[in-house]
Amino acid sequence: MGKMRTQSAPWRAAAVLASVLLVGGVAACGNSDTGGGAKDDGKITMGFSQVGAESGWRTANTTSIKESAAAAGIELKFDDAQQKQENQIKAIRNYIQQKVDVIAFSPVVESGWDTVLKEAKDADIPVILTDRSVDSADKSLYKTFLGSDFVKEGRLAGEWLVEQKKSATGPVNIVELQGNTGAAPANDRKKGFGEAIAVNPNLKIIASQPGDFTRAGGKQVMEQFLKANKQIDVLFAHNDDMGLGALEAITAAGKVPGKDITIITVDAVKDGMQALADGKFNFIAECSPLLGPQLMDLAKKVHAGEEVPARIETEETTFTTEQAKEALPNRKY
Ligand code: GYE
Repeated sequence: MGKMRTQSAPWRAAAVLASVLLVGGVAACGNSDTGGGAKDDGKITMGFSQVGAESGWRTANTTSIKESAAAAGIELKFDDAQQKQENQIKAIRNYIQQKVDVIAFSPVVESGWDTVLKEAKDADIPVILTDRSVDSADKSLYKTFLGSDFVKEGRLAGEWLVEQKKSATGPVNIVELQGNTGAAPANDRKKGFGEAIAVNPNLKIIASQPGDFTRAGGKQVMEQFLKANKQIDVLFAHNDDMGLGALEAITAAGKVPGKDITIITVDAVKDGMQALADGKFNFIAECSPLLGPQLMDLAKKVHAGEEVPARIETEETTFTTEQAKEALPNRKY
């Protein structure tokens, strides 16, 4: 500062002009770095590929994403892949062609994404994984993964069961309704649950099949389980919807859900929480679908070239019947 005061007026003017040019130059650089976006109207365009509309969780997740995009002033291009990986790949390729600023998606299965993710990277379009992850070895193919710890959800479900059945003297027969084959939440919830119940050899999974995260799938597979197995003590369903479908099969088979068969699920959407409050379900490990606000925040950051954490975990809890009764009046989804 001292030096500046000794400068003559023309020199000061030149210095000011130089700094204006410098700032202008930096700003121009910043503007051109829009992550592959063609338009430069300052508005962020996000291409989002959703898994489908298979469950109450998914519907709540879609609503959260659409509402948060509108609130954040982000232009959202949305595609429902109807639970098909090929549809997701097609949607992502479309977004690349349209030169969106950010691509976000919830991968229906874990494997098989490297090629299309590489295409997005080559086009300089940042990708954010939300809800479910991919098994790609090259972590530079996406910026971050925002979602739940599915292994933990399975483990919490299993630990609750271990506690409930700690004084069981004979075998406890468990059937498991898995999510869609190859999906991260199906693989991980199975793993976490299996590891947790392994401490008690009385706890045995006697049947385990995919019910695709849908009510119809849950009902149909539970009917088969009930036909094939005389004694079923516990049902672990990887989401509420399959558990709700299974209720119909259990009732039709003349059994009382929540009493004759202990039912544990994951998600804690409203209908699941109602079943838990009514004593038809016995325990739910929560999985929050409200990922929209954090996703939009991340999109703004990666678009601005800011560093973001490689993994952002959703905060969750668990519910018993008593806790469900308390939480239900304020449950938004
Ligand atoms: O648990 C299930 C949905 O990926 C976490 O997908 C999500 C799962 C959720 O269909 O209900």
